[in-house]
Amino acid sequence: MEPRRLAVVSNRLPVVLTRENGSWSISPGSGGLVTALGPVLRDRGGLWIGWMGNTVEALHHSPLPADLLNRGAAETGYTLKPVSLTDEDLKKFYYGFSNEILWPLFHDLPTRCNFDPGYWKTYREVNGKYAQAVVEHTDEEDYVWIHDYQLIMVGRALKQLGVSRHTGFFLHIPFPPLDVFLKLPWRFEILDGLMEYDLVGFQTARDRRNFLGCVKALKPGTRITGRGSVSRLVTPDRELLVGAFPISIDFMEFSHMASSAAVSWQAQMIRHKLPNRQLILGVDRLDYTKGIPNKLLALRNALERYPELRRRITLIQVLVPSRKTIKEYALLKQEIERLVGEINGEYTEVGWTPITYIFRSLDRSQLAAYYRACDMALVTPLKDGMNLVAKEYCASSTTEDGVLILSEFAGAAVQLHHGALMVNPYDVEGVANAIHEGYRMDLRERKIRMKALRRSIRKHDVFGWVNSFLRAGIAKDLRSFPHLEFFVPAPQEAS
Ligand code: GDG
Repeated sequence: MEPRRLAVVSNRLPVVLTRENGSWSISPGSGGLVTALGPVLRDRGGLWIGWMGNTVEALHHSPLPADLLNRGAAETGYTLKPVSLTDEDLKKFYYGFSNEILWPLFHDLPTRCNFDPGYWKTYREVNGKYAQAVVEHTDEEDYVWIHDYQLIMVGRALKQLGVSRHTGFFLHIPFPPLDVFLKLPWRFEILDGLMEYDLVGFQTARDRRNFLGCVKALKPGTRITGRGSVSRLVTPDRELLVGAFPISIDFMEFSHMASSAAVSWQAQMIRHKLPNRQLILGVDRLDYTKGIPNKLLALRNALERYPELRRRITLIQVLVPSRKTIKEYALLKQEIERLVGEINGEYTEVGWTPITYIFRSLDRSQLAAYYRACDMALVTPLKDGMNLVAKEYCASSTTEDGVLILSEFAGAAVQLHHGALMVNPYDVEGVANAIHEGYRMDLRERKIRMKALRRSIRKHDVFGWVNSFLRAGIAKDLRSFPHLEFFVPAPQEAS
């Protein structure tokens, strides 16, 4: 197959539409998927299908100007095709099935699940809406790459519409082991849905193994062959490939940004304002999988058990607002802020506060400045598909002397465990010890470790990730979708 265009389908389009003083504006979105796929699609004339972040009801009162998405497309070099969702869709498909069921279950946290039977119907219907958009905007020559847990049933919906497309699916979050997956009331449907794609990609070999374990147990007629990182599954009515493709970042982009004059200056300013100490950075979306309370307890433990750290370290914790309307997330925010308050209350002295807490999204150059300014990064998720923050921190450590403290339960641990200080995020004393060890680590060891980390991330960057997926899916790589010198976006229908 010689694919004509790459069509990416994800829950959200990679842009944020905001309305201020009566007029709409468009800006780049943030988050793992956007960071990874933005540079890959840029100027290749493909398309991105997704929800634009505002429901039908919201847009009814203030409609979008017809050319707004075209303006975004002209900047990014790919076409944006919106999917319309209602308030009810959003409630049951996104907040409900995706984030109260699949998200906690796939992160091994079944007790956080709300298996409300009402969510499933809407999840399938909304996946049908995305499938409909795929039918409208692509043809059989395109390669359709569907992303993440919100859209597992799109392949099945395409089949029900009688439409044939070359499809790949990539799961950005972990895939759970059999005993956890079995708890899902729709386990057969979800497994069947995944097996509808031509290629299914996971972040790590462990996720792939977990998936194959579920297939063996729940679909006993399936033959599994192949040894390397990609297996072939043969069922009585179809064949598919299943592989592990660890996602990464645009290493050179982060490295260049971090060494630019503007970011170097901002980093110096941060250091100047927090002098005579080592800075430790935490950057997390507000989410219970990111292990933020555990991290704060570990910091408290370190300050308690290692008094020499007092006045000598500051944790800069950036917390990015997320899933604002879910009650659990609001409670988590309260818990984090209570802990920050308690720890600062206990240990602050004149001229020194142990935690600098930032609750907002930063722009990319500010984020790079924090990466560059901090002597250590503390990345301690309880479970994470990959964790790009860990990789971005290393790519931005252009002086090669940063220390990465990393959770064993991040997908990134497979690749980074040689250079990072590895921790079990549930082990408060263990994380505290790692903070102390990082603080005392001499420059020589810091450099050896960080050089190895940077080498590995440079070698396995986001372009390598896409190429390995495309090679497995269609025996092609990004060169089949060459850079365009001029990109003219397709006309946008008003929606
Ligand atoms: C999911 C999986 C997997 C963060 N703060 C700001 C900001 N960010 C960007 C970071 C990074 C991204 O958001 C976060 O990516 P993570 O990988 O850490 O986490 P998730 O958002 O949960 O992503 C995860 C990922 O998908 C990719 O497959 O690694 O396991 O859960 O890129 O830079 N960006 C900006 N301002 C911020 O304040 N601009």
